[in-house]
Amino acid sequence: MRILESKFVQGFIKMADDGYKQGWHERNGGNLSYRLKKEEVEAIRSRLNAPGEWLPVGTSVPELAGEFFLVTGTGKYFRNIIVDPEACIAIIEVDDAGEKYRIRWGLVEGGLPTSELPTHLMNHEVKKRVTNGLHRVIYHAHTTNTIALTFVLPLEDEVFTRELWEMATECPIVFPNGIGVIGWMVPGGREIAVETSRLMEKYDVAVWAHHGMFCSGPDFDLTFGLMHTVEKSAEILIKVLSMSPQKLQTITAGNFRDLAKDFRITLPERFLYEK
Ligand code: 2HA
Ligand code: ZN
Repeated sequence: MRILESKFVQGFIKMADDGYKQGWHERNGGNLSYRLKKEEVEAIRSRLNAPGEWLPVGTSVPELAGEFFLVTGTGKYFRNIIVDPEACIAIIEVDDAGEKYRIRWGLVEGGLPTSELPTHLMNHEVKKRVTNGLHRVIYHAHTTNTIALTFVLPLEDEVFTRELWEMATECPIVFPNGIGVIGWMVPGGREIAVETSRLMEKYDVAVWAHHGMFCSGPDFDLTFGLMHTVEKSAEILIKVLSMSPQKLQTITAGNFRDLAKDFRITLPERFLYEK
């Protein structure tokens, strides 16, 4: 099968375009990565390019040794992915030590994988371990409303989780484990990758203050849906705060406990603090 026609490549392209249409990917903003299944690698192996040179990942991901990833390219625009995917995205292979990678397909006009490759791969490494291999997608976007909130809410996991849960009844069902937040850091390197992957031990959502959001999930629909739900909730919160600094009524801690019981989910009590 031609690589471009594979289901996982088509799903990746659609998700990138969905994100662009949401307005989350100005210029070259955002990045996306997908960890290929063994059978997907075998189905395309004969069509991969001859291995090129090994390049440093910029961090160490030993639990991803030998894995293949589909990733967006650094400097590439999400709005162009649907038009010319082979120029904008790449399949990379990680070496046996988890220290280096090489490009095996794509980026036909040259270029390198996303500048956030250390964060993507460190997140994948954590999620592969804590979900027993279930999670395969890591998505970073410049989600307008969530970014705006990082200027007015305390940068605390408990506050972001509780405030966003309150804005839509589905939220605690979609992200029952909550949301992690980190203060402003220089993007693109190992340090922010370490901090983000630490949050990914507990959460599927990590907010980078004044920058954007990372989401993790098992497939394209669930990961996009998670980002979309969090961002929509942030939009509602901004509308509410724009009308009035105080809510007249809301979903209470007691309501959340009732919801948890009926929907058979566990909502950690640390998010249900008294206000
Ligand atoms: O430009 O979003 O965080 C890509 C990015 C870097
Ligand atoms: Zn970014």
